[in-house]
Amino acid sequence: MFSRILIANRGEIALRIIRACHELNIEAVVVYSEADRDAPYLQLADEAICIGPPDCAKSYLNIPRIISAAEISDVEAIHPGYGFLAENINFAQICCDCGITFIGPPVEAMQLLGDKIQARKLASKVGVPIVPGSDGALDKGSSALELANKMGYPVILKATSGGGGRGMRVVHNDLTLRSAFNAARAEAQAAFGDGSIYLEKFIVEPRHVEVQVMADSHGNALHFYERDCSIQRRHQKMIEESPCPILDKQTRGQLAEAALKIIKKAKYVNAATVEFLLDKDKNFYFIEANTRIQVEHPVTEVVTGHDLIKWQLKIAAGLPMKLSQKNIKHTGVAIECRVNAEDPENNFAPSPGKITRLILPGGPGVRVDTHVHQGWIVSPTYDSMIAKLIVHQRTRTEAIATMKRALREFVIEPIKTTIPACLDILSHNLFVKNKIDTGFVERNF
Ligand code: MV4
Repeated sequence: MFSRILIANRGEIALRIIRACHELNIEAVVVYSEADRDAPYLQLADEAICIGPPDCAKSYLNIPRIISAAEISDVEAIHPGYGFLAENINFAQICCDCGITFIGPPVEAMQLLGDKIQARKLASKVGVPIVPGSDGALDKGSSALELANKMGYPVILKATSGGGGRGMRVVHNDLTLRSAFNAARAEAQAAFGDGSIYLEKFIVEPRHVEVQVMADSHGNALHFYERDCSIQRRHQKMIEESPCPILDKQTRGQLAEAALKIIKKAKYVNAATVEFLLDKDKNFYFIEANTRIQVEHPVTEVVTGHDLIKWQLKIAAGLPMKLSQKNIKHTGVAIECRVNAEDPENNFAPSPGKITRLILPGGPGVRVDTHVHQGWIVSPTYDSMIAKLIVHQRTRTEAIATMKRALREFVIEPIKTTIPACLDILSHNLFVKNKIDTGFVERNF
């Protein structure tokens, strides 16, 4: 096992990783920017190294500074958390070149799955359903037009290197296809340095379901069931739950098997999420795979009882998962609400500032993952997520009730947060009745 690692991240996930390290007797070195110098989790770390000013490009995204911190503090490995450098192939390669273990997948698997066209091809090769669409990247608008006419509208244009909805356009007719194609290409080129675009049939009002997978370096690949992440707004997830409440046992098994086929074929190691769309008739289609631990991993942790961050550390250290699929059990229902410093009454505008009053919820079935405390100043420089509230109950109805109770206990003043928005969603008749899809928030709020 490792004796000392570095955490190249901040906030709740940095704290989450410190905790996992300490349970495994691993020393945790954490890097921080000047904006985070007063963060209490730095005190919990075994060493904390300032890597620069608040601007991410000069700190949390600055590879030379992070590698220097790793060298100085003499760590064996780096955990990138999510966001920042977690899916940066260049960073993973540099870690490897410096003799530092990247706590994530091998570079080859990151490359393969990070390219969505290659990932589509791989899925198709192993017999996993993909959304009908182009075989590869489209060279020009007229090729997109031709294919769209063959398949019928609506279609969706996606960036091969895309993420977070950037370089993506839904198109309903010939008239707007060319301009959408050019806009998507320009946006993708600017955002990812790769303007290649592919096309898929647009699945109307799907549910977004993702399977949590873990693979070790000894050829064991296991799934930890699925999460339904359909409650999102502008490609930002707001509420996630496990299990997906509309899957029957057979479809759930097929989805997990499909995810494992992709992961095995990619020779994947460590934590991955395999994303699917579920249409009205409950057909599922692979869309992409994420090569990192995700924000919403706690819902899977509470329903399976497995600590996914500890598994990441063990797997990266070369230990085998001495575990069989049939021993990974799933109990009850978990829901996570993301608490963001945003004003739901003002189009979810960021609401940074000092927290002068903070009361965290607790009690049976409640978990809070956060780095904030009373007196903490929420910086406008970073992501607005300040806490994750996770509940676990025997049934979905009880989980919703516990979540509402916990959200009402939660006091964060004077900044605005997404707590009232989450309460509105949880109280909505269609959410309670399970009649939701990825357009639910935009249509109803
Ligand atoms: C789709 C889709 C419908 N059909 N692909 C969104 C993020 C990225 N991970 C994939 N996404 C989607 N892919 C096909 N073939 C619907 C989404 C989607 C979405 C699309 C447009 C506007 C809002 C959306 C919200 C969630 C999912």
